[in-house]
Amino acid sequence: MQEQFEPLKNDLLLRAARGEKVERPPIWVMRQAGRYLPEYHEAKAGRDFFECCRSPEIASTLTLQPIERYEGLIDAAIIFSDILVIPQAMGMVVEMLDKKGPHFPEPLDSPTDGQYEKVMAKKVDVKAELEYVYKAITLTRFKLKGRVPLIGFCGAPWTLLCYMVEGGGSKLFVQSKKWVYKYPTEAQALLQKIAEICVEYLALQVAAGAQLVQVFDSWAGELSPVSFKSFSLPYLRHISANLPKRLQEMGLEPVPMTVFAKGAWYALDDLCDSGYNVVGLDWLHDAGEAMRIANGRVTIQGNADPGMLYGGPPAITATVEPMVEGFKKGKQGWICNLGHGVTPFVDPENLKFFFEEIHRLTV
Ligand code: 1CP
Repeated sequence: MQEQFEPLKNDLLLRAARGEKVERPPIWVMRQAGRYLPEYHEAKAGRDFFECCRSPEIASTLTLQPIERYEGLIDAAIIFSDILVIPQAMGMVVEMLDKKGPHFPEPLDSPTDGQYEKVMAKKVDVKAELEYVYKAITLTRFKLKGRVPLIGFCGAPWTLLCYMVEGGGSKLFVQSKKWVYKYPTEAQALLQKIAEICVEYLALQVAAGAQLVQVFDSWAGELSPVSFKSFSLPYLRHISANLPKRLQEMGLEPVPMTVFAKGAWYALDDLCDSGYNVVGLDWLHDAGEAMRIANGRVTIQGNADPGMLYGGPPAITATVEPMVEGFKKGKQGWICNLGHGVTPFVDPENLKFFFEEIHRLTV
């Protein structure tokens, strides 16, 4: 049963995502809750990253920080969590190392190394293993009091496979390529298993109060156009096709779905037909050209280079003016965002200026 939350006062994001006409484009940014905010470090108080994710009180506090700092300037909250909670739920150990990022002490090396078989054999109880995320979502909805909608998310199967086989972030993607080119059948079996978990996980996030969901395929750009069609797209489609069905079974209304496949500029046309309401773009796309390709099929989200935030006001203005012009050309709606997450080195005042510039240019 869904909790009773306060009615939404700002539903711009949801209307834009559903393809409705809106007064102005909604704005939020990926990684808006995070290390660039001094209040994030204060609230985290030296605690382990995943300990913060597992505490509904801390996760909801961190989720709300950008909403409070940028009150009236941003139109959505995104639950504070990480894409790597799925590999954890699948039985893998994932640590977050200070200044180094995620680390898996025992990554999947080959289909016969024992780890793979263990992961494939484990029946994952998605409700019990990730209960802390659902609790954080429900608590955050209460704390938001309807100010803005709350976004839930998960990692895409391909991106999660990369982390599970690399054991962390990567530059060369040696292991990921090995699974694609040496063990394709076993890789696809793992991708399918992850996709099924994603469906259940997102459905339970919606049951807990998530009002839109985004699937992050951060490493899509490591695939070729041909391998994208075998190792990413079918699993992204599995999620978009099955989430609405699962929600219906649970007696819940469908929610808008966003796909963000970073680096997969070659797949924009396919992504516009992949069953998602919104397609997120990284900064490699020209706004006007992307709108032409999308041609009214989906709402587009993106896509300023987060690096322009290092340049301060003049660079921000010079970036957003052509971006807004380009997105205005489209038939469909636009949700303003960066082309990837805010980095830890960004001055929060510069991000504020970015939001103000978008408001100035889109009234
Ligand atoms: O504000 C928000 O966006 C909500 C929180 C959020 C989200 C949506 C975090 C918090 N992580 C994510 C998703 C996520 N995590 C992605 C997909 C989006 C993207 O491409 O940026 C990815 C790839 C990860 C994996 C991850 N987690 C990395 C990247 C490492 C690499 O491979 O280069 C890192 C550094 C993390 C840790 C993390 N996640 C989130 C935060 C705030 C942090 C920093 C933790 C800290 O040290 O305090």
